[in-house]
Amino acid sequence: MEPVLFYGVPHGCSFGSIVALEWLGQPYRLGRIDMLSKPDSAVFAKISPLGATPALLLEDGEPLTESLAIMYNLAKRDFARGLGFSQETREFDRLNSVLSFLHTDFHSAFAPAWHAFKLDEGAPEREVLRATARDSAARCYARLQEMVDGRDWLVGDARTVADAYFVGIARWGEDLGLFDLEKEYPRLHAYRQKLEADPGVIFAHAIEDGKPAKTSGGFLGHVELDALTPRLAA
Ligand SMILES: N[C@@H](CCC(=O)N[C@@H](CS)C(=O)NCC(=O)O)C(=O)O
Repeated sequence: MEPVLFYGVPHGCSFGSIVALEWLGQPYRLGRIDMLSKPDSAVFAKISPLGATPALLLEDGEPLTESLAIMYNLAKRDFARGLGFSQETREFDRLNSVLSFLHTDFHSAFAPAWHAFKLDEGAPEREVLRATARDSAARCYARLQEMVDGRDWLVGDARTVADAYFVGIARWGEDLGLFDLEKEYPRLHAYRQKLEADPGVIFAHAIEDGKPAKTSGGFLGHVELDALTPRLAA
């Protein structure tokens, strides 16, 4: 059976994995996880021991966690699609560098603000956490704006999994009310707008929002966790 990607709502970093699956164009299914009311499910605990999304259930029943591992797994399924590169190449090093930056610096920068988001409005530490996130994320937005200057894509000459991962994280600055990207980082904002117009990105938004979603890839529908029990490797 085709792979199943578990994505998290609201607005998880798993967004990028949905986009990458659409760009890959091969058959896949999705499983929806509400991250605010995590499922009490032995099946999901087996698929994602830390309860995080994304998690990809592979064809043979083995789960693969961690965005970067999932991105590389998807990219290597068809290098002709140009979503990634084989490991001996210089392009692979560049992609690895950008993805690592997006994950360890950019994604992590927002962690204090997500923590603040879950606290009560009046919690005293809220503003300190938000300011900490803003400081770190500002450095990353500035760096990303430099990276896309004069370039069509983050890595190489075509869209890659780095662009897919980027577009899922870059929205957090506005989601959390920390930045006005159009005003503060206009060139990066324009780059993001270009990605937002992509059919795979539009599809991923519709999926997250629970709206009718038109696949331009190989989406075959959602699966329920319990239906996967027979498929999990022993
Ligand atoms: N290291 C993991 C982190 C994934 C992650 O932070 N996922 C968040 C959503 S963006 C999540 O599932 N949070 C809920 C939780 O961990 O309880 C990865 O890169 O895949």
